Amino acid sequence: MAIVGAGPAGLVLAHLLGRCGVDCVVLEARSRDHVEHRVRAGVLEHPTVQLLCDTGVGDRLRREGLEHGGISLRFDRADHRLDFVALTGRSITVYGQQEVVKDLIAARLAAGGEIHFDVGDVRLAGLDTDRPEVAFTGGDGVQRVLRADVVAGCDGFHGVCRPAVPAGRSRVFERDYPYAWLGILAKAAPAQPEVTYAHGDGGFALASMRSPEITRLYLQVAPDEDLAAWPDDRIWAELAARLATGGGAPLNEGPILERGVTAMRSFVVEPMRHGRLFLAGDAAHIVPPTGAKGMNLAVADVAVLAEALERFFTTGRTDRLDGYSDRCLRRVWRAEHFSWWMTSMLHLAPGADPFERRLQMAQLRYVTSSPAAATSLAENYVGLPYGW
Ligand code: RFL
Ligand code: PHB
Repeated sequence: MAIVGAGPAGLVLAHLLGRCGVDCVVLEARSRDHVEHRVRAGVLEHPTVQLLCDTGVGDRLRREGLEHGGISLRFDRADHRLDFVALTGRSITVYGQQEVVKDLIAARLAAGGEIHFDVGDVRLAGLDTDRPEVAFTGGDGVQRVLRADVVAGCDGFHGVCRPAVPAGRSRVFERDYPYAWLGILAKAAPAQPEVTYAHGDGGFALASMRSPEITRLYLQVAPDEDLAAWPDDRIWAELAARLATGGGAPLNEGPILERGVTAMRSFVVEPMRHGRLFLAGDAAHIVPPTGAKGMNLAVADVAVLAEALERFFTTGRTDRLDGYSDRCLRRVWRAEHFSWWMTSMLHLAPGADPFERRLQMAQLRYVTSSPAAATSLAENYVGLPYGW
């Protein structure tokens, strides 16, 4: 089994396959240090936490992860809490993606697994055959060829696996949004106890955290926003304005440790398979980050793929592999809808007219006051079961 990419998708797949004795090699373009320190997602849905804990990589997650029983939607200068535990019996856990990645790499290497970091020039061949090949240049500069039974394309949105599918054999569905997120990580205690999504006339803002000492904050900005135009003072002033409530300080300020601008897009390729190549995670689909679904979808894909591969390698049966794409896409499209819906409800589209604004406010009031609507948001946010 050749796995291209050591993000959440590739590492969870290697971990699950390693546990059932399938021989796999992971190829990663970046260094171990780089992948272990790339600041990205922070919210783990319930099925992700369960999978990591049930398969022996949840010790630190259980100790250091922050279990949250809900989120807040902040509008009309007040918080409107959605109580996920009351609505669904489930919670979410705030734990950085790079911490999940660190835990998985450590577990894989301790189990004797093979991960090649710093590889270059990865090329796939023979995907239509029973013995596909993955050529690469190792970190030592030596060119090698892996002959595998199956290749997993877990190399993210900008990887080489999806483009290896011949033209005309797949179909892409996509949507761009007229805004991006400017995200910061700051050494400051979170000012609110739970993840808070704020909607207002100044635009969207999000207050999250990584620990009791570290805050993660985001601002809606223009898609082509220049980070240089955002000195620290401007970032804090804009966050304070968008997160303001009727009472209490909306923010604790502190040194900014990390900053970046993230584009927003929805993207799905169908099918998530070509011959012996199986795409998973961001290589196959992207959601805007508003629903906190990207990493969770990556884990869900490979949970389905690992089960199908185990069956294939132990019995030779291909029925589950043949059903992989359809099974994943059903849940992927649900998350695509949820992420698009949360994004549209919470952001301020440039040029939005008063009609659209009133629709957004009607929807925000509805999901925070109707138990039926709140439950729908909550069950999507905490994560639908893998068999959904
Ligand atoms: P990744 O993590 O991009 O990993 C792909 C790996 O493949 C490597 N690679 C290659 N390796 C070998 N050869 C090549 N040619 C290669 N090309 C690339 C890359 O170096 C990388 O290590 O994809 P994966 O595993 O599918 O995981 C997806 C998630 O990373 C992504 O969906 C999330 O980060 C999205 N996301 C969020 N997801 C959540 O579930 N909850 C959240 O709260 C959340 N917040 C976010 C987010 C993403 C964000 N950004 C920065 C895009 C917040 C933000 C701001
Ligand atoms: C985060 O903590 O980074 C985070 C939280 C919620 C989101 C996206 C990102 O929707």
